[in-house]
Amino acid sequence: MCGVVIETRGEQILSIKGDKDDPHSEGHICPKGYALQDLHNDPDRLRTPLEKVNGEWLPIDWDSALDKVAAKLVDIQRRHGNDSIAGYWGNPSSHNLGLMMASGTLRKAIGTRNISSAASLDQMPHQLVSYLMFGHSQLFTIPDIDRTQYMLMLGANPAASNGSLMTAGDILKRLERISERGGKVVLVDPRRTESARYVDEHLFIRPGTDAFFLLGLIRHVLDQGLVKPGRLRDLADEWDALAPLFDGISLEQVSARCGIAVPDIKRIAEDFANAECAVCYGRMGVSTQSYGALNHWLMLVLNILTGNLDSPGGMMFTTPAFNKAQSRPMGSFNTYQSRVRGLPEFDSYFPAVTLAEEMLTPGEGQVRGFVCVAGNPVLSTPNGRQMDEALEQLEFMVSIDFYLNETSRHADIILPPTGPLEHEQYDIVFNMLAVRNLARFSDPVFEAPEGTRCDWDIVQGLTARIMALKNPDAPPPRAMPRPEQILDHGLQTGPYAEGFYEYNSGEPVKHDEPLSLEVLKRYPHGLDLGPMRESFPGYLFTADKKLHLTPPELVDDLGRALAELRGAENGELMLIGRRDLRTNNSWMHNSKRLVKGKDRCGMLVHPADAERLGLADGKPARIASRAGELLVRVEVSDEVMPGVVCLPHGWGHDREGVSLRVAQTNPGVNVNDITDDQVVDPLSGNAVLNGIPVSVVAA
Ligand SMILES: Nc1nc2c(c(=O)[nH]1)N[C@H]1C(S)=C(S)[C@@H](COP(=O)(O)OP(=O)(O)OC[C@H]3O[C@@H](n4cnc5c(=O)[nH]c(N)nc54)[C@H](O)[C@@H]3O)O[C@H]1N2
Ligand SMILES: Nc1nc2c(c(=O)[nH]1)N[C@H]1C(S)=C(S)[C@@H](COP(=O)(O)OP(=O)(O)OC[C@H]3O[C@@H](n4cnc5c(=O)[nH]c(N)nc54)[C@H](O)[C@@H]3O)O[C@H]1N2
Ligand SMILES: [Mo]
Repeated sequence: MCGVVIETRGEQILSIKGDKDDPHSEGHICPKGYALQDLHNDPDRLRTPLEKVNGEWLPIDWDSALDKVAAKLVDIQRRHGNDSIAGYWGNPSSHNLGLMMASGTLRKAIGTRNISSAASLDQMPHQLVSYLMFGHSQLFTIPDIDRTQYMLMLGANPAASNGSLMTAGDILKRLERISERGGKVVLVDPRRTESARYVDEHLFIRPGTDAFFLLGLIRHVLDQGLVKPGRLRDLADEWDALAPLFDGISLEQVSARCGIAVPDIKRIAEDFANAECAVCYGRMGVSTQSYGALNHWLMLVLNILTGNLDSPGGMMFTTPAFNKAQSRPMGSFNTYQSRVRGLPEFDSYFPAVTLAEEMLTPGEGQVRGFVCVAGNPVLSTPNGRQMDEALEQLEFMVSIDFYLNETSRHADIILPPTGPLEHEQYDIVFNMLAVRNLARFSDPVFEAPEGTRCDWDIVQGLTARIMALKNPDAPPPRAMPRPEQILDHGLQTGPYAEGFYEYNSGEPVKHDEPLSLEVLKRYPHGLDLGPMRESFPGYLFTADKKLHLTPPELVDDLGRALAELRGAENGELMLIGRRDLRTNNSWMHNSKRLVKGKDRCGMLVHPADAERLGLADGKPARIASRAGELLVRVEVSDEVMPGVVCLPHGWGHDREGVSLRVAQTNPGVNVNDITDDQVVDPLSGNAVLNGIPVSVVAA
């Protein structure tokens, strides 16, 4: 989403720079932007399909590869039913226009219930809350950081992540501007992260206890009579039912749980409620824990009670130029359950933690074939060793991926798409998640080399073949429009169809013509369509068009938290994760530029714990959970709080059969070999990747 200028000569990249003329990112770029050239030039990046024949990878032509994949999938489904094929859509699917637009039809053609995506390792609890409260699973609340005067940030590290569900060019400058205009930013995280340098105050919190902290804040806001919902009062239902839910919560109990002192809880609650405008925002750290969904509801309750939802400087919604999703109600929850563990469906997806067990558990409906699209579940889902085992014993697997990595090595056929500089791009998802309304179209930098195919063509080719096999008598389907045509149609029928205001130079300039792809292309540096706007009641998609304050599922789950609040303490060591500016989940470690320098896989441990456990800086230790154990290098640091250890994810490239020459020289360890597929947010089924009980001994 940051504008980049790529200078080329022929097939060569001469330089990559931040685009100073991009009205949003204003020249900002992160190391991954520069590393696009390594990705483009990487000799390990696959360009032709591969087939595993007697354990050996051989090139195969596109048509034979696609024919074989379709035939295999359909054959398995004929013998074992539709659900015997599983699919997984990884994170880059949301970053890729062609994949975004082609995926739905492939899913429909396969017709299985066993579909998962990276969302349930990430923000699914956020979406579930949107579904339960606004009646729409694709409505994301985005903090209006350019106008807020008080930001309470839980479990997010924008200095590493660049801002998540808060897409912004140069997020750190925007954070600093809050203090510059007299506002305040408070960060709550079990680690004093890189982001702590950019905020006014950092507080440690015990992993997995944010729900209690939020309950404390809400309790104090209610006690002090600081409730001022403003126009939300008329938009929401059940006001009278809300406050009593928080009866009988003592701040002392809350504080004992979360480790934040009572006076701090009171002060933050008062400052938040009294600020001219304020926003409580939480990300991975609060989403991927056992109270993931509850946290997102409680954060919204705090925002709502203080009048900070759908209001400038609070939590808001975007009005994306391509806005297919947000024009009608959307979503479903728990209308059916997974076969083995009975976890709920959300939006017709099962949580990713169901994948391995559905493959490994025999019986009617067992998964025997797998389609993996732009994902690396061996490194990204909990219990990676089990995932290895599950994939290895399948009857058939295909990966749509340009690397032979920890996951695709299990495939029978790999279908590699063109790289990011070889196809067009429009960020459908990330424009929806941005802190302003933005649109930008990028032409491919390079023409796709002869004999290569983009994701769109691969997925379309596969879909057409599956449909033809399943319905041999049906007339051949009409040719699908290209991604550009779908995009153009979406823009012309979207919220700017009657014209738009352009903010590229800061001040709004009115344009009466409808926004179309042709118009957008006149803004190669991107088009700023202005700040987020008030969107209620338009964005209330519930049957009664009300904001649902007390969804029964969340009220039930509150009971779970209240029971724990009053229960006994446990003194276990808790594992949390971290990201690094020079990583991108599991797959950019084959760039020397990004992985050079010191090893980034050390396990952070507090000096007091190190002493207690006999751990020495730089020395090896064994960390174990129910799922497995790892040998790690100890890094003693008071950056983490006592009782907490911290490891990054996305590493562990030493598995056999991987073809990533740079990554293999510095493989790191896969933290997901010790995260636990059996520990989930019981309400949503989302993975728990933070706050995992572990034991550590010197090795
Ligand atoms: N312990 C722990 N685990 C985590 C997390 C954590 O914080 N801690 N974070 C979680 C989160 S938030 C996420 S989003 C997931 C990500 O999990 P995944 O989506 O499963 O994994 P990625 O590492 O993003 O892998 C992306 C794969 O797509 C390929 N790829 C890249 N670009 C393209 C493309 O344009 N087309 C195609 N076809 N393939 C492409 C890459 O080669 C790579 O194999 O990991 C999750 N796992
Ligand atoms: N450089 C880089 N950027 C990325 C990615 C990457 O891999 N590398 N991945 C991208 C993706 S897919 C995503 S989803 C985003 C994620 O973006 P963020 O959520 O902003 O990034 P994380 O680093 O996962 O931050 C989570 C924070 O939660 C803290 N935490 C852990 N447990 C708890 C807890 O119980 N309570 C609280 N309050 N905090 C806790 C962790 O210490 C960590 O600092 O980043 C995106 N950007
Ligand atoms: Mo993510």
